Amino acid sequence: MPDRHVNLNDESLYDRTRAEEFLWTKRRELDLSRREFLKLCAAGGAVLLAGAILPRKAFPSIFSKTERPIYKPTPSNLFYDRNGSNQEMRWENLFDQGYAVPNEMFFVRDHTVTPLIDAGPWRLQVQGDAISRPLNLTYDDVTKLPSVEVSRYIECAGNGRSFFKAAYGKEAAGAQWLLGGIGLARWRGVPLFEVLERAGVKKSARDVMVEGLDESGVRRPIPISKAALKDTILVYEMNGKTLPPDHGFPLRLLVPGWVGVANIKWAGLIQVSSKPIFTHWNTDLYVMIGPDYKPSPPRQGPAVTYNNVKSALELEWNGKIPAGRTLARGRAWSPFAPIAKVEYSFDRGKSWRRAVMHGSGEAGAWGRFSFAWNAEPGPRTIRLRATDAKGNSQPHSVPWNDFGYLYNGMVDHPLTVAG
Ligand SMILES: Nc1nc2c(c(=O)[nH]1)N[C@H]1C(S)=C(S)[C@@H](COP(=O)(O)O)O[C@H]1N2
Ligand SMILES: [Mo]
Repeated sequence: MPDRHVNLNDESLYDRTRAEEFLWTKRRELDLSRREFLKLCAAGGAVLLAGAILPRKAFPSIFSKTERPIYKPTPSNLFYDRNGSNQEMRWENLFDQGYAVPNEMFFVRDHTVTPLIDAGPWRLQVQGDAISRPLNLTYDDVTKLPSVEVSRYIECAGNGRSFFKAAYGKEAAGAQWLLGGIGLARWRGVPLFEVLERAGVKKSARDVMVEGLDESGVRRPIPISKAALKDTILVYEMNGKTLPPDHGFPLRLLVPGWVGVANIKWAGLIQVSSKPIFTHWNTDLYVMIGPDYKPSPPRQGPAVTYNNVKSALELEWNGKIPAGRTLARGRAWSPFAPIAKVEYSFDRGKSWRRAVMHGSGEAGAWGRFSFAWNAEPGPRTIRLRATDAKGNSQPHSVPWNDFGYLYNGMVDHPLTVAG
């Protein structure tokens, strides 16, 4: 399938100036086409009801008027700013929070900028050769369908990317996340399969691709086997509130356990195909490129699908803590199984102890753990190693890949104990 979109801002070659220049021209075009679109509607042209493919540009989405790519406040006590459109959650703030990450603290990763979309004229279209009834659903239509609520995390494929530098002496391309490119929320939405069934999905269906209405039109095919699972849902509520603009209002896809990019925000179009779908989002980007990986045309390397097992402490990175008896807390997660154990080490892996688990989570949702220790003054490191119930564990090293995806090696969390 031909790729009709400009590859504006892949994770590898983030060039801010170029991206911004492009955005500004694009925004002017968008404003224009929006006016044209409204004129058309006023003239009685029932464009949306015709069921034809609408060019994304014609959607009446209004883009944030501010200079900031992200709509919500992103204060530096809550986020590390990684190039404006990537805001990393600061783990220390989870220490006194509950199971889910509050919406205000949830990391944001936009390939371009957050669009502000009006749910009134917005439509969800379902098309493709593997359905028998194309759909054109309103926001009301979608929110009236049977819904479920699940607690699941979304984790960027590049979470932990910065650790490639320590391991290989050079940076992998993309935002240099520590471990805060992840967040867990309670998501309410309609199982994707409910929508596909109403569209008369055929047995021949193989790939399902949801496309975002943002300028880069992020889209990522998933196999029907994943699309049909009951927790693969089209989300309209996050932690009991209307899905915020930065997280995909009016509708986003949740693909539990799969890399962040599969969780398409600002969903507008769903294509259901009986043939494999290829776009640069699964041939050139979000593929593993490096000496240990083989290209498989048209892909430049194996596609990234699931994330892997990881863990993090609810402590400031390079932070200071007072000396004495202290409680450390953290969370560990795996897309494959509940967490079986978390171990910690103060001597870079020579000796290990086991943390206390407070619920092990389930596949795609984290478990919490804690341990008490005697903090003696001086520089310290804490190393974690999480293992899930299927025996997946954090490795010592991770093979290099150019985009720095899926780093889940054990890391030494640095901190200073005050004297
Ligand atoms: N339409 C669209 N969907 C998108 C993106 C985007 O830029 N546009 N970013 C993806 C990436 S790379 C990640 S990691 C997650 C981040 O979700 P969040 O911003 O809600 O935390 O959204 C994914 N969905
Ligand atoms: Mo991501």
